[in-house]
Amino acid sequence: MNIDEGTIEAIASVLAGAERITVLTGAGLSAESGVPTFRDAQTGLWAKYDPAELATPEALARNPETVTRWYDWRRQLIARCEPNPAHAALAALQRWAEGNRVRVDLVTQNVDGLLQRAGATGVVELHGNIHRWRCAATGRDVPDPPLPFAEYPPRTPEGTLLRPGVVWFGEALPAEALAAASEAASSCDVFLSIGTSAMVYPAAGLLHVAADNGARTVEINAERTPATPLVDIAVTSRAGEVLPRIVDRLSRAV
Ligand code: BJW
Repeated sequence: MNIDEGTIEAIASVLAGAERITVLTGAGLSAESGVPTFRDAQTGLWAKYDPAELATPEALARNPETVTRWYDWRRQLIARCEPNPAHAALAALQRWAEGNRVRVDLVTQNVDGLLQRAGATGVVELHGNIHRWRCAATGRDVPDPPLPFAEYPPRTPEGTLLRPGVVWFGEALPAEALAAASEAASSCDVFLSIGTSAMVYPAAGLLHVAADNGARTVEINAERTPATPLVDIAVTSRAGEVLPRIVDRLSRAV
């Protein structure tokens, strides 16, 4: 959808008036890089699988070969993808903020590391990172997991199963990351929700925390979500089209 200059200006003006901005991102942020989102229809090799049914500890226990093949396939796909203009705009927002004594906290549900590859720093990863793998029994990280694995499921030299370093349904989020995200949500003046279906908790609850603490809220998403009726400004559009315009407007305003 073509977003008018007035909406871009309104968001830039909300950001320009903030001392602390918290950004929550989801899979839609990386969609324009070619990374499939979690809830859009899957295509190709994995079309017959439901991601929500592969992203559980029970699925690993039931079918370790399929689950680890899927994660390795995604890890290889992501390694071939590049950050897109939306990632670059958030890294630019951080640089703008540094020069203007504004604090920007970037909190992501994405496991792809693309925001960091675009130059963003201090990114809080709520759901882990697909490039890290660990022993499923001890939780110990595997240094430099080979890309791709030679066999499925991959195992440690001792024969125990490896799993991706991501957070599955029913698992606790990393305590430090969740605490940092909660603090950032409760203490910001502006909360941006970008490219997320706003359906997976506790991440989806951060917007409510921000709003309850008086923050202005903005959503940028390709479609309406459960958060849309709750936010102050909702933009239904692709992040890669809107975010660069907002950050460009902001940089010219100050
Ligand atoms: C674009 C675009 C473009 C496209 N531009 N936009 C409260 C209520 C109800 C349930 C719960 C609750 N609290 C907890 C639960 C249970 C559960 C949950 O939330 N279930 C819901 C589904 C109902 N939560 C959990 O289990 C969490 N754990 C937990 O709560 O533990 C408690 C505990 C405490 C102590 C001990 C033990 C346990 C864990 C959640 C983990 C989520 N993990 C996943 C998989 C990660 C690994 C992997 O990638 O495989 O994380 S699931 C998946 O969903 C992934 C994502 O990060 C996450 C969010 O999805 P996201 O990012 O929003 O993607 P999509 O695809 O849904 O949406 C993309 C959007 O982008 C769409 O709207 C598009 O339109 C849009 N878009 N292109 C802008 N270009």
